[in-house]
Amino acid sequence: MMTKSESLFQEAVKYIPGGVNSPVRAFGSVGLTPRFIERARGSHMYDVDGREYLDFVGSWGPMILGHDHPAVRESVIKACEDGLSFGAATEREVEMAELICSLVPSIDMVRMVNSGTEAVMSAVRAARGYTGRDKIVKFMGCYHGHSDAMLVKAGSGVMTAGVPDSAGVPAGCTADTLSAVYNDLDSVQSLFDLCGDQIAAVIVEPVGANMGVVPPAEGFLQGLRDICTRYGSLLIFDEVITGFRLGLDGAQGYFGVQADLTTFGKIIGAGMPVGAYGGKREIMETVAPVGKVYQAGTLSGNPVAMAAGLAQLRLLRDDPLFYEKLNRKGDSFYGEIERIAEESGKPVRVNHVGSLGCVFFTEVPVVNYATAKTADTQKYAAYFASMLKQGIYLAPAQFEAMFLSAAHSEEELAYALECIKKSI
Ligand code: KE4
Repeated sequence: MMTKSESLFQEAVKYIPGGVNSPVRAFGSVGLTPRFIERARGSHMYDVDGREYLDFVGSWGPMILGHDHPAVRESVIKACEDGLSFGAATEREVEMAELICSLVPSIDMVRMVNSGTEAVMSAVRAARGYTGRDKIVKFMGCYHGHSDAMLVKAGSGVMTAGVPDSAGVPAGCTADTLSAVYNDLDSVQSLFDLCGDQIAAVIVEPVGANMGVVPPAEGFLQGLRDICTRYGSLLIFDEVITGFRLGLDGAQGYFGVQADLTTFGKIIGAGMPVGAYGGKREIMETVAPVGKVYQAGTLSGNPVAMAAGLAQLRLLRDDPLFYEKLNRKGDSFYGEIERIAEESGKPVRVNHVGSLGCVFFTEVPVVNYATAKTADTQKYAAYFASMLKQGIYLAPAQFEAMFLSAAHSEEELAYALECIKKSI
């Protein structure tokens, strides 16, 4: 007898490529049928077969307060009663822009878009428009969404798919994208030695979270800041994951390094489709309709999405202990996993920053793309399957992150640790 997820997946693959609307959801690298989720609340998700899961994906980051937070839900319902979209300016967009600018010191102005991909694509265009230069430096293993120029040695699903560069991307689109090694400032300097006066920007995930989780080495981010300043290039922090995850001023506040442009997604939409990019006034004023960098979007700043994001961001802003508690929860949880791994004697490495973490099946310390790639994806698949059987829902791929939320209780985390003990 097929489960409902199995029969739905059988249908889905007829009409949707791979049966999913985003590749990593297909469970391809763990070799299982994806679970079709019916609803979620707090730290739990429930699939169409009535199975309950303790969720460590949190929709890939947005659910920092847990799923279906009442204040977020109420704000969405109320916004819906006034209409879903007007294609016109609204008050909530002003409130959202003011809020982000008030919380992130490096941001004077911000533009809302509809995804992290769109935020990065637009920020890169603004950097090129502002500097008059074409080249962009990114890091192998960092994923910045699927715009053509960024699909070079990307992370996330591209890594799992074993396709370092995507099909369908003309060579011309990536000719100006240079790849450096994460945590290796010499690899960046050598690119600047070659063509520093042509480099518009360096874009980086201030915490690598798409090759699994890879923290920035001491001095790495500051080193990027110094190189960009020296050559008149812009430093773009892709904070689609770290933004409002590590703190109200994201990785910039957490590590004390300011970017020239910052991209956001996920948490600022609380689960609704929202992205944003922002930075210094003189850069953002190159963007249409003020400047000549064109960027637009039918649903950008959508009132319902803004209502969801505003509700979540205000809750994060108004709890002075929120991040201290969440980051401490992460230190304790991932620290326990590290202890379990060490006691097991198995070749397992654990990286984490705050509530973001990753269990790598390798004995090699994971500090960049090459060392992340030493992880045994088959062992991860077996670990994933064992955890799923015990009702723990992890990222269905080795090169992703675990996300803790305020909704994960101590008891739930203790149970997850017991499951990990049996599964690694
Ligand atoms: P979206 O276009 O998926 O909203 O954002 C792209 C993006 C940009 N920058 C960073 C640092 C990101 O992590 C992402 C997207 N993250 C993945 C998770 N690895 C989304 C999950 C998926 O692709 O389904």
